[in-house]
This record gives sequence, structure tokens and C-alpha cells, in this order.
Amino acid sequence: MVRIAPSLMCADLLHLGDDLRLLELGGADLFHLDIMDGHFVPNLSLGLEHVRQIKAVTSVPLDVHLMVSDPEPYLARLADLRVEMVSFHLEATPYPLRVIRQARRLGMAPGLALNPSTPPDRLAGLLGELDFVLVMAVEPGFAGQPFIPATLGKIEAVRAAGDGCRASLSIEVDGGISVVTGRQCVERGAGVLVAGSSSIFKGDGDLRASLVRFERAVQT
Ligand code: S6P
Ligand code: MG
Repeated sequence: MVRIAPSLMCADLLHLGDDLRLLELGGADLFHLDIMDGHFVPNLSLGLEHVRQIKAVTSVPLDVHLMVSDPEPYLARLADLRVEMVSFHLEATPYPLRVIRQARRLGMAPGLALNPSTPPDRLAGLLGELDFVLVMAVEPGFAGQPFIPATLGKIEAVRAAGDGCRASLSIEVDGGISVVTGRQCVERGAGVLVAGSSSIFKGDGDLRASLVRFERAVQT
């Protein structure tokens, strides 16, 4: 069963509590929270105070995606906030293994995010230590971008590499996920889909019903 992680950066931030409740009722498996620093990516999104307030009102596990140049200093703070999953970008640090191990030591499931142009063989030597790989299907930083088709081949490559050394490895895909692209990702081995403005947050209709419909439509 594929798990759906609504991207809260796409929610109505002025009515976030309402959106969280609707997403819970719709069966959200994870909440995806994007943290940016305006340096690794040219944008800002959610911050630690959002994480704290969201954690206080939900039991849905939190999946924090760090798009920052220096991920290490954030880890202890996220662990204090009882975040379950954390990913950071391979392109952001020369010491990915140290960051992965630090996240795990602090009690969080570690994930490594790959930009669209980063080849999957850069995961060599790291896969055995990871709980998940976050495959970016758009350049990180902004919602609402079109899905990059080459992502599908990358999912297959990561799946094959993971099957060779870490069968429990989960593949999460982020960016431009619609019913069509989401199904294609699942067929290639993705286990988590980030749902944003291309699917459930379209600004029309009932968020709960949109999530239920999306979740059904992408199960293969
Ligand atoms: C983008 C960020 C994502 C977006 C998500 C939005 O840098 O990491 O998590 O929030 O891509 O989804 P969509 O459907 O608007 O691309
Ligand atoms: Mg993200």
C-alpha cells in the first residue's frame, strides 16, 4: 500500500488547523513539512515553530524535508519536537553518513533527498544506513512545478539498488505528483507520494474528499 504525505506548505496556512483535521479524516499517512533556508533553495517555507504547533495537535507522523545548506544543526531540535522522519539533501553536505547516523541516534528515521540532476549511484555506500530515499521530481524550493519524467527511471534504479542491500528501504517521491504521475511512480517502486498542489490542494472542493479520491486512485 502506497502511503500519502500531504505537503503542508500547500495547505491554507491561515486555517491550518482545519486543514490538518480534514487531512487526518481523509487518511493522511504522514505530514510532509518543507523547511528551507533561502540559501540551499531560493525560498522560505515552514519553520520549527510550525513543526512544534502541528505536533501538538496531531498524531500523524511528521516527515520533515530539510532543504538547507547545513542540515546537522537542525537535527537535535527536530528530535526534541518528536519528529519521526527527517530527510536532508545529499547535495548539501560532504558528510552525509555522519548526518544520517546522527539522525538515527536521535531517534528519527533518516532519509536522503536527491535533486533531479543527482544520479542514483551517488547513494553508493549510504543505502544500507537509510530508511528512505526522497526522490525529487522537481527542482526543490517551490510547489506547483511540472513532474520531470526522468524521475521514473531514477526510482527504478534506487529500487534495484535498495533491493540489493536494504530490502526495507522506502522510496518517497516529491514534486508534481498527480494521479497519473503518482501511479507511474508506484509502478516503479515508490512507497510514499507527497501530495501537493498537483493533486489534493487545488483550491477547489473538499480537501478530505480530494485526499480520499487521490489515495484510491494511486493504489496499483
Ligand atoms: C518543493 C517541496 C515540495 C512541495 C511539493 C508540492 O520544493 O519540497 O514538498 O511542497 O512538491 O507539491 P506540488 O504538487 O505542488 O509539486
Ligand atoms: Mg518536500
